[in-house]
Amino acid sequence: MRIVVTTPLAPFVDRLPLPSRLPAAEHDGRLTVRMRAATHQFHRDLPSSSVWGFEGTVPGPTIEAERGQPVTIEWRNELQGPFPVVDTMAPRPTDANGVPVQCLPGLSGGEPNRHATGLIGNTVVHLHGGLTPASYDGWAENLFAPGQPAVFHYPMDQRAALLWYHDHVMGITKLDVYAGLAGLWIVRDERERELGLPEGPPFEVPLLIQDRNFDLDEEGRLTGRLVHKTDPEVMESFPPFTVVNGKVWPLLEVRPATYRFRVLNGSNARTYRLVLLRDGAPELDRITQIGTDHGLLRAPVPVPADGLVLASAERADLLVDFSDLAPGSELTVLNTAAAPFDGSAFPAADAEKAGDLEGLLPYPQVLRFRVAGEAASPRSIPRELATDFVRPAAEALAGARRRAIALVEREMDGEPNMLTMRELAVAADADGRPHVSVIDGGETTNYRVVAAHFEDTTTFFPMLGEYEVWQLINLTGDTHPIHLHLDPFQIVSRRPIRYQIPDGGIGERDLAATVALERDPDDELDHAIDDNERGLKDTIRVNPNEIVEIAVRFTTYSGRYMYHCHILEHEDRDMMRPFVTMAPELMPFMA
Ligand SMILES: [Cu+2]
Repeated sequence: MRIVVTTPLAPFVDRLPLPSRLPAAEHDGRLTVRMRAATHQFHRDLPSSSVWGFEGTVPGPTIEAERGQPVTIEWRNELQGPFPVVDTMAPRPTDANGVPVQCLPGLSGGEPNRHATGLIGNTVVHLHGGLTPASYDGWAENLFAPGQPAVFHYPMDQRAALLWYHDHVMGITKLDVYAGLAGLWIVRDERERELGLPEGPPFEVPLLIQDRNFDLDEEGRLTGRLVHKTDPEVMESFPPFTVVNGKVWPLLEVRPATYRFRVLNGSNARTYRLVLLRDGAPELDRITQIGTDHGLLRAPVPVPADGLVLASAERADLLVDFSDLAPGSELTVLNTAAAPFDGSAFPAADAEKAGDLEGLLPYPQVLRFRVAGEAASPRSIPRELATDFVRPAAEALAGARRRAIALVEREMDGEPNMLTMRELAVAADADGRPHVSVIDGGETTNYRVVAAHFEDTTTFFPMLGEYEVWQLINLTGDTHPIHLHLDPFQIVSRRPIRYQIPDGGIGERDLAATVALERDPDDELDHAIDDNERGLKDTIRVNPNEIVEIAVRFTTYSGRYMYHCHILEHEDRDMMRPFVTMAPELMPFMA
């Protein structure tokens, strides 16, 4: 039986809002940004929502910085309760009609989480993608209560890229970001100007994509109250309404010209696979991707044939050509990724049929473009983009320190599952304790878990200036976007694995598993590296049945940083670990 839910909101009636711009250079590099409780209207037909936002807006202002020109920000916490979001876990995963409750507005019988109601606005700001000294990186436990000042210094000694700033408080990042505490941050540099890329309005347009849900009143009408809802089977929140720059399913009028879209997935958990359609048919060849998380790729690439995949916190810098289109032409962006995302393919040609209640995707709509106005002079796309990075040479990686991390989901009785990053160390001998055996051809390596929870002892001490290879081994059924703070990295390999975990193999801290570097016969994923992933990344998708190797070199700042899954419900449920970057001359003193 195919159940259809009709949309309670009209799509493509609100104009796409453009976040206000805050160029640091116009303020001598010194900015004050206030965090405030405010109201925001997510759709023409919705009442106002209470939010917490930077400068009281959703999204916050887009901060623009120039490479090499430091920015100092006083993050002024003026937040006050009550906390604007109702957090709830519905008692059942589906309603009386069999519709998954996450596809529906309202609390679906859930009780408001009283601990969330009691939040008073402790916060800490992280600049995602920032090459930032540890003191200003936004350590999740170093909080600022309302009224306590925080002055953070951002050197901006990094390449041009789309970054974003957001709250990062231990345990409640999912709620604070959902409440509205996020904004974009663009770093610009001379290389981009040499290439003549669009900068600023009207042809450069930021797109911050999120998903939100709202409460219902007694008559079943939508109120504006934000609802963060999970259910007994899905511990992440996958709200039904897609919001771009703070509006549900907005419309952007474009001229017949080439536009540059700076796209960020700022959702808590949802992965998008974006397809551009005209008259129901995909027109992905209008899109050229020129940049990723940390800025320009080496050369422009088409987006993947199924569409542009962006997991939480991933970014894409896109040129989209509307120049041949007559006024009145309409193009629609749809999302074809079911949730929770597991890497499964979905053909772009079927995008109009992507709606899928079981896949927690009741409305695939994202955004519509309507062509209007005068043509602009055509823009050619440079064939060479970045020249400042190469793939790390095999010799550089041959002697590199290797670190292995298993991504593990632990089933819990009567509470949401626990997700952890199990840091592994080579075990001299398998002395009968639970261990992880990794079989690569004829070679077997045994590992033991040396850290599992955020508060466990730090085991990663990378040395500044030296390449490291981190292996991310996914032993769960979902794709996890893994984010490292500080320097960017490059993907080295993505390979299929086949694994077995014996009954009871996932303990509180121990882990028993056998992992073979070979394809499982039932595995349908291609485990390919997309062309758009061959740039400088700070967030990488690790799909089920997969091991991903990344090469990272920390360059500039010593100190305590974090790496974590960027599904915020995972990060808040322990899928986060510290690492400490070390200055080499201190190593002799670290015996
Ligand atoms: Cu995760």
